[in-house]
Amino acid sequence: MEIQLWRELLAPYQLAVDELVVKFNHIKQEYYDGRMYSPIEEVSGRVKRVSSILEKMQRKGVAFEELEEKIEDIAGIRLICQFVEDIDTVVEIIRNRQDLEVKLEKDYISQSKPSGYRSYHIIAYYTVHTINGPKKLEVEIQIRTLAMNFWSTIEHSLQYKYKEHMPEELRLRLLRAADAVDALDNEMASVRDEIMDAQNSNRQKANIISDILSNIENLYYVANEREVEKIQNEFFKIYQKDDMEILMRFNKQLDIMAETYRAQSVLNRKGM
Ligand code: 0O2
Repeated sequence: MEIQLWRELLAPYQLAVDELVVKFNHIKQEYYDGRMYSPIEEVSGRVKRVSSILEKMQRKGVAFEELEEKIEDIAGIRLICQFVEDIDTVVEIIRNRQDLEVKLEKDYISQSKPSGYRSYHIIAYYTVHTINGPKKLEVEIQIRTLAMNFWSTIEHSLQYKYKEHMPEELRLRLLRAADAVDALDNEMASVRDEIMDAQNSNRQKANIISDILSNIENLYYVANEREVEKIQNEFFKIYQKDDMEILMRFNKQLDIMAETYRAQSVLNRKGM
C-alpha cells in the first residue's frame, strides 16, 4: 500500500479520534459546570501508527482487505478515571450514547490478562462524515484508573523494548507491581467518599472565588473606583479567613449589588 493510501485510509480514523476526544472532554466539562464530580478524569486519543498496524496484521495474519474489519483499534480513545467504581459509570455512559454502537466489551478488570494488564475495553462503531459521505468505523475505547494506566504505560514500553523476550525476573516483578496497583485501587476505593468530598470542596471554593472576582471586575465598570477598591480589600480579608460560608455570603452581596447597578443603568437609559 502506498503512503498516500495509508493517509487516505487513516484520515477518517483521525476525524473519529478528534471528535470523540472533544465529546468526552465535553462530558467532563458538563459535570464540572454542574458542580458535580466527574467520573472521567482524563481523555486522550490516538490513531495507531502504520508500523504498529503492520506489526499487528502480521501477528494476527490479517490481509490488507480485512484490515479495517479485523484491526479494531486503529482509532483509540483512552478514558482515565480516578476510582475503579467510576469505570462502571463511564461504561454505562458509553452504552447509552446514540452516536456509539457497542460491538463488544472486554473486561480485563475482573479477569486481568496473563501479563497483569487491567483495563476495560469497548469496541464500538462510530460514524464520521467526510466529503465522500458517511463512514462507519470501529473505535477502541480503553477505560482504566490512573493507577492501572501508570502500570500499563510502563509495561507497554518494556514490552516494546523486549518484544517476546521479556526476562522472567522482570515479568514476575511486573506481575507483583500489577498486584500492588490492584491493592492501591482497592485502598483508594475505600476512602473514595472522603477524597471526593475534599476535591468537591476545593472545586467549589475555586468556583466561588472565580465568581467573586468576575463580579468585582464587572462592578469596576459601573461602580465608582473607591467603592470597588473597598470591596476588593474586603475580599482579601475574607479570603484569609478561609470560610466557605462567609465567601458565599459575600458573593451573594456582590450579586445583589451588581443587579442594583444593572437596574439603575436601565432606568438611566430610559431617562427615568
Ligand atoms: P498499542 O501500541 O497500544 O496500539 P491481543 O490479541 O491480545 O494482542 P487485541 O485482540 O488487539 O490484542 O485486543 P486487546 O487485548 O484488547 O488489546 C488491545 C490494546 O490493549 C493493545 O493494543 C494495548 O494498547 C492494550 N493491551 C492489551 N494487552 C496489554 C498488555 O498486556 N499490556 C499493555 N501495556 N497493554 C495491553 P496494541 O495493539 O498492543 O498496541
